[in-house]
Amino acid sequence: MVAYRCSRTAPSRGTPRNIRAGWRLTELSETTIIGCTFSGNTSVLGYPAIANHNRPCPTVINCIVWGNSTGEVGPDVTVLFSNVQGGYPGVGNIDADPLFVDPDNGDLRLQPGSPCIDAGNNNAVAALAGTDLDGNPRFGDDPDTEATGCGVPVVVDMGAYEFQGTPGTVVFADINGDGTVTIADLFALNQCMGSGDPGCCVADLDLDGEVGVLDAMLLLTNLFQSSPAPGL
Ligand SMILES: [Ca+2]
Ligand SMILES: [Ca+2]
Ligand SMILES: [Ca+2]
Repeated sequence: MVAYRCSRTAPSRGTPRNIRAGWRLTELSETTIIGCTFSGNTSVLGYPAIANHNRPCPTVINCIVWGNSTGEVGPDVTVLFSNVQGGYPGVGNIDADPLFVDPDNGDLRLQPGSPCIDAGNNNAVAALAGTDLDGNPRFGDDPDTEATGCGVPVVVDMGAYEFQGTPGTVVFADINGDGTVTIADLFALNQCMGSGDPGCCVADLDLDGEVGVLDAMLLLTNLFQSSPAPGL
């Protein structure tokens, strides 16, 4: 299962009725949670917002998990390019106030200056394309924010809402950012094989933490693509 651009927040934060855990992974064999925001959740059983109950390898990427009263992310979850309160191990993760617009009233959009802006990983969403939870373009560049995530030429934000700056287009596997997937991208990917250069994250298409043959195969299946996937 892939959960994309979702927002999980309790409807009445801080009240005794607010008992729902954010997401308890119990029944699905493999789960990927992409571009979601979890905030204001509580569990009477004490589960964190994202709890893994014996699932093989749930992955959380480009997400914000912040301000949940019974914890944020439990053990045995792979977390990448996400903002988790209290921190969580994983490439691209941060622990910094996401600067939600009005979390007490359920507005989990990002204020200017949020550390989540331009801090996600494009490869997690480029093949999904589409829009953010507001129906706005998923890829926007905030000219006032130095991109700290992974991607060219615009970098996706963490969370369900994209801070709307200058809209851009991202084509999956277009590693050099010229708008089309060509042999030049395959050459760039090949140069990244075995490299520890952080800039090579754009070539890790399958998000397994390294640039290898599987990434090259993914690129080849997208050869000559020049437009993003249609919106979801
Ligand atoms: Ca962005
Ligand atoms: Ca290209
Ligand atoms: Ca890879």
